[in-house]
Amino acid sequence: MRALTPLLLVGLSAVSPALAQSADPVDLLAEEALTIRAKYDESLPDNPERTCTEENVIVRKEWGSLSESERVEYTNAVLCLLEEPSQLDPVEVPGARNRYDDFVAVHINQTLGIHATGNFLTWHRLYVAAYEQALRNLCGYKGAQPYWAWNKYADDPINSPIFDGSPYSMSGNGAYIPHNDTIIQPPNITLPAGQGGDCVMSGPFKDMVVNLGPLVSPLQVPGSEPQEGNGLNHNPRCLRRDISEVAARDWTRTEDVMTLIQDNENVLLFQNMMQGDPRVGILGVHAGGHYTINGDPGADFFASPGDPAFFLHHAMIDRTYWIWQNLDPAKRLSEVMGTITVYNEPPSRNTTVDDVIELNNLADARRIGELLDTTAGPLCYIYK
Ligand SMILES: *[C@@H]1O[C@H](CO)[C@@H](O)[C@H](O)[C@H]1NC(C)=O
Ligand SMILES: *[C@@H]1O[C@H](CO)[C@@H](O)[C@H](O)[C@H]1NC(C)=O
Ligand SMILES: *[C@@H]1O[C@H](CO)[C@@H](O)[C@H](O)[C@H]1NC(C)=O
Ligand SMILES: *[C@@H]1O[C@H](CO)[C@@H](O)[C@H](O)[C@H]1NC(C)=O
Ligand SMILES: [Cu+2]
Repeated sequence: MRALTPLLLVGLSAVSPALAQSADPVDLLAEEALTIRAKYDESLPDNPERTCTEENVIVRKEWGSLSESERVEYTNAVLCLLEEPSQLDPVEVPGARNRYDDFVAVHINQTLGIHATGNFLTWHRLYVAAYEQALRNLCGYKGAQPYWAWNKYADDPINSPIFDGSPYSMSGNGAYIPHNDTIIQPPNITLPAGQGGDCVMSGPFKDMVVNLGPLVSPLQVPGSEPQEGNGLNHNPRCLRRDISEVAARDWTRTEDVMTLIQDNENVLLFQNMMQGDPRVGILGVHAGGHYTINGDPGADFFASPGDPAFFLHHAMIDRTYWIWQNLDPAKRLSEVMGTITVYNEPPSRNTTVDDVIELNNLADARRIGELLDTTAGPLCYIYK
């Protein structure tokens, strides 16, 4: 592990002034996690087999810290993926029109086995890494998957660099259409109807065609009716958003992220608080971020990756997990808890490190144990 340590330390001194300036508590915690991790790595024997080095490690950064040209390189790569041919079986997934849709299809297909389960964190970790690799390998993207630090914009997501609708954003809110409040049932939480609801009108994804789903669309506007069947049939429509300031403010503030990282001693408590528990009225940062995007397919439990902002959201989910892990690497780089059914209903066995995560042909199948460390095994990235 020594190979990576100099990089972590060099990176630290390089980012420290900016962090000190912003004094974002989550950023400071990420810095502390890197320091702890570097010390931990120093204590390990050299591993000559290690393939993740300072030369090839991918450094994921916050959207707002990227230059305008870096943001355009990213959104251009996503637009490219939307033009690449589907590689899934057209009989199984008749609605897929491109490689981007393949990612949506694989998530739809496995939704009921990867949420509120013990594989939630590692499944989505591999999924985002596979997406990052697809952008790089199919679309010539040289950068990393950016993340959306929800807490930096929790007071005003619509004017954030992610959703302000500029050419350097992930496109903005939907156009306004009269619509009802979003009732999240369960836990019977009502999000007031926002200022959008209809098609996204500006930014890189204004002409994007969403092909799959929705299966459960809380947004009841013409054109976003849930589809019969398994969500894999062709249902071309625009990308609709209804960005929720209430979801952002109530569930994704700095205190929410800090509490999540600092108050959970084991991964079961951590993943439960992160995902919330609809049965007791808690959304958590995970659903909180999804419902900040809202709309169709953003608010669809199954088809939500059909909104490209999904991958910035889930990179932040993964970053939060990564910070939590690296604050206590000796314990948390090997801990897996939880069961294999949603909220353990019906009761099921515990998830283990030997359970395999498979993403069809998006990535090679991996044991959960291979995905617990982002700088060992098949993964090779860190967050700055
Ligand atoms: C859905 O999952 C099943 C196994 O769980 C698999 O056989 C099938 O190929 C998957 N379909 C897609 C589109 O990934
Ligand atoms: C809002 O909900 C009510 C009651 O379900 C329904 O009658 C009405 O058509 C809905 N309005 C819109 C704009 O969807
Ligand atoms: C949901 O909450 C509202 C107001 O808080 C309440 O009137 C309604 O009865 C609740 N519905 C259910 C199904 O619990
Ligand atoms: C699952 O793990 C928990 C600890 O996280 C333990 O209490 C429980 O007995 C285990 N369940 C089974 C079925 O092994
Ligand atoms: Cu998911």
